[in-house]
Amino acid sequence: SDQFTEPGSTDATTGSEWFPKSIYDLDICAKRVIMYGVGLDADHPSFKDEEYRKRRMMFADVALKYKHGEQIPRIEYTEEERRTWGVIYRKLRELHKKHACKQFLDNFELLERHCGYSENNIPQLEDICKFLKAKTGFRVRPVAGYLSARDFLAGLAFRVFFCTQYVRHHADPLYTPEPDTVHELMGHMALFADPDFAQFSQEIGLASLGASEEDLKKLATLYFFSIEFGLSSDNAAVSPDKETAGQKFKVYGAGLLSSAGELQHAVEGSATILRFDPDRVVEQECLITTFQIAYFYTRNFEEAQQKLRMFTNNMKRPFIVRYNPYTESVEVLNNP
Ligand code: HBI
Ligand code: FE
Repeated sequence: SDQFTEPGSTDATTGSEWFPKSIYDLDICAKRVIMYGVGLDADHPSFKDEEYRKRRMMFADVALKYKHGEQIPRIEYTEEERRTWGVIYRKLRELHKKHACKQFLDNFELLERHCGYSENNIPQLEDICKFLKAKTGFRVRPVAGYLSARDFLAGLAFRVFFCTQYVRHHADPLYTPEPDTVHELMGHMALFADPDFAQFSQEIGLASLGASEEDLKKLATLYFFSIEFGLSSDNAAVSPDKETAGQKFKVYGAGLLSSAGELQHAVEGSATILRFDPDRVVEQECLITTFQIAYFYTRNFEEAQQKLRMFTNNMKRPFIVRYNPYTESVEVLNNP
């Protein structure tokens, strides 16, 4: 059956390139890591320190051996890694309390209570995975590094987040040129416990399956300016905090909530902040090693969802995909 076509072949039903149809197919996506992801800073110490590279090989090994359904191996983090985590944790938690949206803060507290989050401990993916599964059905699975936007977004279609497990190089705790576990755990995890946010994320993923190159790039950009750099205007100006009362925006994007520098730039400075209108957002360039030129806001996740839907409804695919939560697979139907 074409449910089981292999990557590299053209799918009989869809006429497009292979894409995952079952949550088990994500084992294939997870293996296609792009080392030194495009646009990253190859002069960074993390690419040159021999010992660090060796440690990274160990993490890559864990991620590449992992198969859907297995327990995620627990990592014994080094003293140095825990020090890096602690520095960022203290700094970011203060800023979160001022600038993060309520859903993020409430769920972050649950992570502290149930998943071993603290400034002295790097949480384990297996514990977070169990927690998210119970909250929204989201899961995490380890990944060795940067994936193509297509492979990365495909995970979201199955409520799976590809999650790095290694820690950035200690030379510069507050900066990393590539995603690391500090970014994932401090920035992303809390909101995957929110039902509206989880639904929004999955819908970007579903729209990406078998999408044209052009549409895929647009979806990656929408992901970037919402899930990574999004702001919300709900509850913002009514903040009880003296210092932030009157500020117009709360933050939900993980790229901001995991970066002290850019978070302050975005909401305490005079950054350009525009309404999240997908037709406008897709025109914006995604910057990797510098601050963004503009940020985008919606009132809340429901509004982001509505706008995303209106946009993806106009994308053309010769087939329809429908997620079946019982089988954790997508059904592909010809679109007559
Ligand atoms: N891969 N592992 C990993 N983590 C990311 O955050 C990530 C990625 N690949 C692509 C990507 N992000 C961006 O292109 C998003 O805009 C989709
Ligand atoms: Fe991210």
